Amino acid sequence: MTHLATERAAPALPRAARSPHQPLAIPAVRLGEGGVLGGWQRRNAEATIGHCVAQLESSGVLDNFRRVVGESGAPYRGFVFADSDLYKTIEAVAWEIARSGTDRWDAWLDDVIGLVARVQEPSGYVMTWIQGVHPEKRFAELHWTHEMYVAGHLIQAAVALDRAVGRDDLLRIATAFADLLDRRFGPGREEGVCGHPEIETALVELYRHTGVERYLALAQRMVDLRGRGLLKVGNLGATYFQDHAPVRQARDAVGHAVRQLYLNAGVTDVHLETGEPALLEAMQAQWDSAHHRKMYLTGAFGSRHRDEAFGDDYELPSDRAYAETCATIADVHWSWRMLLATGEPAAYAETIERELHNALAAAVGDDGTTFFYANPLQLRPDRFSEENAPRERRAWYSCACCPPNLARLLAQVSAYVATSTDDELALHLYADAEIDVPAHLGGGVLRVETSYPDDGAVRLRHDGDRPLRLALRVPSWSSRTVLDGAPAEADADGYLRVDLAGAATLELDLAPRWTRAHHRADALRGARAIEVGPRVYCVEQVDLPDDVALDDLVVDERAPLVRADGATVRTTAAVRPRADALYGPTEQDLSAGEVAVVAIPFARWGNRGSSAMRVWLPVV
Ligand code: FUB
Ligand code: ZN
Repeated sequence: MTHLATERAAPALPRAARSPHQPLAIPAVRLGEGGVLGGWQRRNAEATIGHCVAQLESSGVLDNFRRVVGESGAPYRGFVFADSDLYKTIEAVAWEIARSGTDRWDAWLDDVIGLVARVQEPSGYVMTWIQGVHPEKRFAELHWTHEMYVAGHLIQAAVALDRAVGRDDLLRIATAFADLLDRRFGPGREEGVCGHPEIETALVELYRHTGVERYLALAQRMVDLRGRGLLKVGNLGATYFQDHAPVRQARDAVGHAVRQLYLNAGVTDVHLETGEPALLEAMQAQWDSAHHRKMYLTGAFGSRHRDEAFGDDYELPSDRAYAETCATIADVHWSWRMLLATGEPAAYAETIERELHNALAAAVGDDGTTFFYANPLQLRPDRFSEENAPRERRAWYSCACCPPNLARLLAQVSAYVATSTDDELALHLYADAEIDVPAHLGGGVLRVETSYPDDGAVRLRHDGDRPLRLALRVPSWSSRTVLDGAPAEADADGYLRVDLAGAATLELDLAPRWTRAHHRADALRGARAIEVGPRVYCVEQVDLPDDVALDDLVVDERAPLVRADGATVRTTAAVRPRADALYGPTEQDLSAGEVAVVAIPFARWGNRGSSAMRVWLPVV
């Protein structure tokens, strides 16, 4: 029997009516499977989620639960936080049920939720590494045990399942754990924060879903207590844990990238409910730091392998980029919350679009079952493979945080396409879709027909009793935007207003363009990237003649960029002779000739075997 989703089947549903933008439920935004986002979502449903489910068994995650209750004799496997792989996968399944109504996972859900229920102690505690391996560490080493991080993923999965189809068995488990955390760490009790943020955003969602104020108060307390030196930070240092300064004073995105970005999602969630201006002010400064000085062109974060960390401002090496998939996912969550919180959506929506079509699209292979953990913007021909930064995508990782995180994001991605305000429907992401128009805007269905970003034409149709007021995001890169054949300009907020009665066609400018980086970004100086619409391009060795090495190319930004078959772009480049000397005179020798270059979307790189790749191409 297929399931009927509830009207609240979406992540991040603010309870306070503070935001002018209201999210739409996942079932209200049906992505067309022939479109780019819809096709990816279908692959997620058909390949990625099932792959994650299988890996939970083979990687030992489920045995970790079974062994706690004597149902397995296997040793504990994986990192301390391996339980979160299960919870992220359940969350992916939940949103997938909301999207498609599938009953494919019902028996599996019965099985794994029953298992979690058996492992949960009467106190509400459930965390297999502590229960089964180090009981003496319970709440004793919060800087490293990830207990609240795991609880956060449990809570998010439980809220998703209940929002999706009104299934509350996991929610009962999650609230019992949240109640335990509240009894121990709630206001007026022991002071403690988790080394890895995540519980903050989860508790706000639990508050939103249940209406129980204690959960919001606990989230607020976790935010308030951070930066007070409560964590035993050891050699990693306080910035790694974002414990170096109180949240309201911490202006720069620093330390472990995923931790910082999850924290910021939670802080923004608290602001969305309480309205505290100081939190939003801090988040705006943080957002500028992360996005205007520390984000890779592909929408990735984390310049350093060491500590999986943000670098300094403009420290953006392509080849040694860490750029963890989870960091970009965390940023989608945060940027979406900033979109809701500020009511000024353009920059946030454009960032989410960049992240989806670049860093995240590249993080999963065409097969839907292989993944990158690190997402560098350059692969040297002789680059060694590292555990978390292999040359080619892997089916799984010993630290498997990224693959199920991608699965849950894709299952919920339709929630990020549009919002409604009091008087208009705002389109933030362009995707082939049918969107149920909320009743207060006249109801009916908005049909969006497009193969964007393969193509810039977006055909819109709405037949109703009255015109539908649409706010259509005009991306900053679209230098010539056309509506029904006539040039069109966005309002100051970056959105073009249309009163749609019948059909209209928006055409965004997908002319290929050269992009440069800020002059302080030393690693990118003297180089250019190719972009088309929201997509970043790259060149792979596999597309060059055998006698031309990718790293010997020199481009000239006066060379035309021509869109060719499919989504490729053609240009030309000079080729440097292969000099032996590591250092030498300053003149540039380009005598080795010229070569035709084919660039492909970064999203598609690495699908034809292991081949050198680069996004930034030298001009000198
Ligand atoms: O600590 C949990 C997860 O493992 C982090 O978010 C990732 O960066 C990886 O270290
Ligand atoms: Zn990860």
